[in-house]
Amino acid sequence: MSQDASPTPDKEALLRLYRGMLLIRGAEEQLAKSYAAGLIHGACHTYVGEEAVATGVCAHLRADDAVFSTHRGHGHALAKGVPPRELIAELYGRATGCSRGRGGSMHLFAPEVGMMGTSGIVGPCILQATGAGYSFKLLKTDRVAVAFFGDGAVNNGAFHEGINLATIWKLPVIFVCENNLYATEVPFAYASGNPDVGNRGPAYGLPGVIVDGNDILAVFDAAGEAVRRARAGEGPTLIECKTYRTRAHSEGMRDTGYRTQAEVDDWKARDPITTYRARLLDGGLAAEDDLQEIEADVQGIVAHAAEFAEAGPWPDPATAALHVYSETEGGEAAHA
Ligand SMILES: Cc1ncc(C[n+]2csc(CCOP(=O)(O)OP(=O)(O)O)c2C)c(N)n1
Ligand SMILES: [Mg+2]
Repeated sequence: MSQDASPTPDKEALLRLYRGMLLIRGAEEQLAKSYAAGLIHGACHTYVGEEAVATGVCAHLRADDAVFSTHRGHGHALAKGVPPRELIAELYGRATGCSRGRGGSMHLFAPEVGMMGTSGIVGPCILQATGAGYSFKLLKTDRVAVAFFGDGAVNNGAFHEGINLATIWKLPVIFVCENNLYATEVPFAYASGNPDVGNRGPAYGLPGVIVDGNDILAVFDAAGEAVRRARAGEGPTLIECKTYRTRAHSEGMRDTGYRTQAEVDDWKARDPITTYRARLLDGGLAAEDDLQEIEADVQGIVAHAAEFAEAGPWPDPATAALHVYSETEGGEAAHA
């Protein structure tokens, strides 16, 4: 999805945000079921509970802007425009997946829409986005790069190096920290001497913003200003989104012993989708019919995407060496 930055979204834009979050939720719930049914090969970290972040940020991006993501990247991929059926097919290992079935959840690539990759390595996406921002600046474009990363990445050296470099060179980068309070089972309160990430910004010399990451409009506003700044050559912004994952760290993992059910329930009550839905209705910003139409549509898209994925062919073993190096027109690896 893509739209112009606007501090006061009109009804159409408000509904697009609702639709964007619902699509991620629907796809993730489908993937959780598929994982339990043994259809997914490799790990599957869902984004349930955090949908407002990817949706609110990517709403400001164009296809030629670049997103660098994490192990929890399905939402980023969908929000950046990867078709749901290509996401699900990728996790199913099919040739019809966005990475031709070779990558799975943590290697989602779709450069044609600016999805420059999810990665299982915690931290480097910060440096990759900085590098992309550097190239966008050298090429004298107004393109922007976004790094999504968790609280688990912010005490990694990549955070310090990337943010400092982007700041001194005024690079068009938006650093989005999804602080969901845990890195696997390690509480951020234990791992960091400072409970906030956004307030590190001024120490590095760039704006640092802290927003309620479950409030799509708060994320949308903060990201809109960050993207505007970046496109105008004013440099990077650090945005910390306080949020929470309501499913286990990864599908199939235990989800007890490190957090309480009361805490999970508390955050479920602050679900980004249900709270936004109520806000749209209570504020007279949308009608029940508008929302139900979107809900039915998204449900259909996800169901078809899952069917498409399951019906897809496995990659042909004869092509195993392809897509490793850049390829010539004849399909041969240029550096084989
Ligand atoms: C460099 C590196 N160190 C450790 C790991 C193991 N690991 C996988 S996920 C994860 C937690 C990441 O937490 P966070 O960045 O907060 O993201 P979240 O899972 O909460 O979305 C860790 C430590 C890794 N993948 N890469
Ligand atoms: Mg985390």
